[in-house]
Amino acid sequence: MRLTALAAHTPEAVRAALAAHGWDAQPARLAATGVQPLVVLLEEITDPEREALVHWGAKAGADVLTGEGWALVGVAASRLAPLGRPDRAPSGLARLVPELARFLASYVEAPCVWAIAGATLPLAHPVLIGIVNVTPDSFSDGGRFTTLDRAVAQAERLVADGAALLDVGGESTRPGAAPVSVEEEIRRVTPVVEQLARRGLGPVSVDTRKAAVARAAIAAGAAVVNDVSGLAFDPELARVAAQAGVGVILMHMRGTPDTMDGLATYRQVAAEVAAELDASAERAVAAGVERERLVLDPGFGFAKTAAQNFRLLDELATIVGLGYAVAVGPSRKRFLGHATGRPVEDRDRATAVACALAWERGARLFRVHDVALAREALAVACAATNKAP
Ligand code: PMM
Repeated sequence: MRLTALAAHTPEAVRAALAAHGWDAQPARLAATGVQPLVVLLEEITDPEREALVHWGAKAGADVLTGEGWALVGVAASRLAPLGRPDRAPSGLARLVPELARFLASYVEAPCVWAIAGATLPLAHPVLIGIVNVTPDSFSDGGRFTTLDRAVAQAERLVADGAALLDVGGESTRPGAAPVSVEEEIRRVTPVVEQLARRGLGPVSVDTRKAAVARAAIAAGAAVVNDVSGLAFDPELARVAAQAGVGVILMHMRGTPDTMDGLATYRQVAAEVAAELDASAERAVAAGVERERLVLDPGFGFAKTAAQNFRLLDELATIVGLGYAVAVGPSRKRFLGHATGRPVEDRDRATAVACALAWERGARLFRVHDVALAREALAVACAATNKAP
């Protein structure tokens, strides 16, 4: 007898083992997805629901750990699947059906494109978002690209290096940064957006929390709005985005850049960030934004300590499990310096590694300053996770 412990972090090893033993491609893929172990945490559940879960778990061979108002279920995907079907789930677990069905659908088939204004970006390979900051006080590029010509030159380089989207921002979000008026932000951002779009360097995204800035940038040619407040700062932003049919990146943070550091209090960072991002996504959908236009971003460095940022990076699959495409922006951030001891101007290698780890956990879009370096790291990460055709 020979025993081989198969890699269990993706279905790929099981699929390959079945294929090697003569299974056809399609059944091997389905079976491999089905035996994959899943763990879901259920909260805000009633006592009868807990009892129904324990009862179901005993029959289904699932591990069910439970306490007052919560349960944690660990089981193979194929055994969990019936709980996501109204005709198969026990009647006492009816409330679980829609949530679980949504999660299982995205687990089986993650979003493979992102719809933005006038284009659709494929997500099978990493999408690099190049940062074009037009703030005089941005923490990492120190205001070197404040004039239009410099911003355009920077954008040209980012595109040559492989950026598929250019993110133009006119308001620094570092703690203590001087507030920028709507008029000033529009004055900084729109000429750059217009030039980039006109020169065909786009698609272009506008990094703003303000509806009026988004509206001006969209009129100038922006195809995406990137809101670091996840629609908490200006609710009108969602309606502007919905009307224009642009892509929307919703980033997680708490409070404002001035108050966020005091709000980095989590009992379970990934679960709480996921719940808060899901609420942002629902706000967008309620305002008329189509789900396929949404991308979620855990907001590295925003209202998180270094340890929380790393935990969130490791548990990124929790955010991916919400069923939307996921973007990350670790570029040059303080938590990377925490691990490497490197100053802000020497964090591009650490950024590239963080991007590769995030890809492996399901992120598909990467907002970075050094596109060439991140692209190279992501090419390796992507090749290593490439599935057989
Ligand atoms: N980080 C910054 C600004 N905008 N947008 C998204 N979606 N994700 C981020 O992580 C993010 C962002 C702050 O970094 P910068 O000042 O270097 O641009």
